[in-house]
Formats: sequence, structure tokens, C-alpha cells
Amino acid sequence: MATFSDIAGRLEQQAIELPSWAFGNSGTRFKVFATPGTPRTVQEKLADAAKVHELTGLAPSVALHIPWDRVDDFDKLRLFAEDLGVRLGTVNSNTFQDDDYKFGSLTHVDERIRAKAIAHQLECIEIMDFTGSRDLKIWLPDGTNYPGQGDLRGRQDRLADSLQQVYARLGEHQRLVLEYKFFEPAFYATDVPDWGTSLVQCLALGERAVVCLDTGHHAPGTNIEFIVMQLLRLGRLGAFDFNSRFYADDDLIVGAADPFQLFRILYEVVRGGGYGPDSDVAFMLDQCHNVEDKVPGQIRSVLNVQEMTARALMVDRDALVEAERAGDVLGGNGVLMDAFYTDVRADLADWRVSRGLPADPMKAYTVSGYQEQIVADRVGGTQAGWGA
Ligand code: PSV
Ligand code: MN
Repeated sequence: MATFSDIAGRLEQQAIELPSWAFGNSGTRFKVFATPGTPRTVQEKLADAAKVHELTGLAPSVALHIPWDRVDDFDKLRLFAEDLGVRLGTVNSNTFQDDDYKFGSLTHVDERIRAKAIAHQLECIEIMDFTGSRDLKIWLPDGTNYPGQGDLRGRQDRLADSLQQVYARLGEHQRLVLEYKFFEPAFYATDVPDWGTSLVQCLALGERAVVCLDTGHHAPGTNIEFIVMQLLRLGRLGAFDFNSRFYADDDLIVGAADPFQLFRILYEVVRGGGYGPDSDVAFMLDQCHNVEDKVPGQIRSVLNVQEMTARALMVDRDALVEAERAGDVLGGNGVLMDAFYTDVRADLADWRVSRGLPADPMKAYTVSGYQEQIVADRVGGTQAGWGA
């Protein structure tokens, strides 16, 4: 097995994008709790994200969600972020909070509403031109609740046409990233329910259409690392939305529910060339901190990804190849498990110190006084929220 010092250099290549909405309030359909210190503006969300990056060195960019993060001047917002030491990343469109989209958006049978949903995507691309963002991420709430409610085939055909119109507007260096989700808010048939459908739609568009894999968007027991392998093999894994789930689309801290699954996913990422300077895969978080403080929630998240990446990098690939050739089933499994069970936390602490970062970013946040400061400063106004 590789030692930590063998792989330490490769850890420099890690960059995880934070979702602006992770810093806002969120909840369930039962209740959204307010948290003291929650940002009121996108600028305050960026300040919180910059704090995460300052303490971990892992999170140099922030994804925006439109309309939640809409401002008059995106050029100015880009400069504001750069002054804080972060940059603006993926732009996420939103067609799930407007009454017009009750029966769909890019798949809608009413041409007026479908055109409106397409226009929203085009507005997002216009924003990307100002922010310098590479990726437009589309997740659709489209689907039906009852058999017979909509024509499954017609919806798919309209989706293809809508996406084509959006794709045609992309700049040379921009990408369309299509996210799938097997249910919710639609419960019978979702129009982009799985990686196969997303891939098929992307293949029809062209090379700059790629799939987003949100780790919370599969049925329990799904072998997610297999999907990672296949999409990397085909050159169509565009992005991750990392989070954890116990039951549904829980959006909990990545690595919290099943660290071993995160390790297996990251092993396939490394194995398939998805990690490092030659890879285009965007490593994003898509999480909500409903009951815990948001900034330390994001710090914990990026550290979890870093820890499992280090372990995945340490897997002895040659030994795995050898074991497979020899038909040594338990030997191969043992090679993988050796890396998984290696505790890299002390090595990572030293590695951080050697780079001028705090050994323990969670502790450093607690003693920094930042949480007390934002609680004291952010009084009045309207706290940002998932539905705001
Ligand atoms: C949908 O569940 C999703 O994963 C999409 O990425 C949305 O943009 C995001 O969550 C909203 O939090
Ligand atoms: Mn997502």
C-alpha cells in the first residue's frame, strides 16, 4: 500500500465547490428553523464560504443558485468573491419554485411555459458570462404523480428539444450539466430519473453536455461507484453533488451516513482518471444544514471528502491487479480494505500545518470567534433560505 507521504503531493490537487445555499436556512416540509448568524445576502454567504476555504484550503469556489443569488451586477459580485479569496463557480438554474411549473418546466406541454423555462436557462448562461462560470447545472422538478397524467414519451421529446435550445447558447468553454433524481417532487415518473436518461439526453446534445451525479438521488442499495466508473469510462461524468442520505434525499453531510461508500466512490474516481489536473469533473457539495451550524457543517464536509480521497489514493492498484489475475478474491478485497481502514487524520493535520493551515480546522473555527461575530453582526434583515 502507498504511504501517506507517497500521496501527499496529490492532495494539493483537491478543490471542492461549496453551494451558496448551504449557508442559508433550510429544513423539511414540516419546518425551517432559523439559525442565528445566517447570511441575509449572497455577499454574506460568500464571506462564510471564504472562511471555510481559509481554514481548510479545500474550497476555492462557490456555486450559485438563481434566483436565490440574483444580484444586479454579477461582474461586481465576481470581484467581491475574488477579494475574499474565492471564485464563483457553477450556476444552478431553478424551475421548481414558480407556480407556472406545477406541471413541468422544460418538458411542459404548454409552449408558453416551456419557453419561459428555456428563457430562465438562457438567463443563467448570461450570468455565467459575467461570473466566468464554466457550468450550467440543470436539475428539473419535472415529472408526474399519476399514471396517465402526462405522456411519458412526449415529455421526453420536449425535454430534448428544450435542452437543444439551451445547449446552442453555450459559449465555447461552457458546459451543460444535467442532474438526475429518481423521485421528488414527482412520485410516479420523473422525467430525468436516472444516469441513463441523463446520459442519453447529453449524448444527443454534444460533447459539452455531461451528467451530474448527486449521491443522494438513488434508490437505497444502488451501487453508485459503478455509475461513477461507467460515466468516467464514457467521458460524461461532469460533476458530483456530494451529500449523504439515510432515507430519501436527506442532503446530510457527505461521508456522515456511509463513509465506506464515499471511499468506494472516490476510489473509482481516482481509478477512472477523475481526480487531478487532467480531469474536468467538478466536485461540488449539495447539502443543507437544517439543525447544525452551517459554516462548521461545511468544514466537516470538505474534510470528510479529503480524508476519503487520501485513503482512496493510497490503494495499491498493482496489488489489486495481481489479486484479480490470480483469482484471489479475499486478497483483492483485503487490499481495498487496508486503505479504507487507514486512519490518515494525524498525517493530514501535519500536512495542513506544513501548508500554513490549522491542524484542526473544526477546532480553529470554534476558537476563531467567527460564529459569535456573525451572530452579533447579522441582526435584522431577512435570513437567506432555501425557499427565499
Ligand atoms: C434537487 O434535489 C437538488 O439536488 C438540485 O441540485 C437542486 O438544485 C438542489 O437540490 C437544491 O438544493
Ligand atoms: Mn443536487
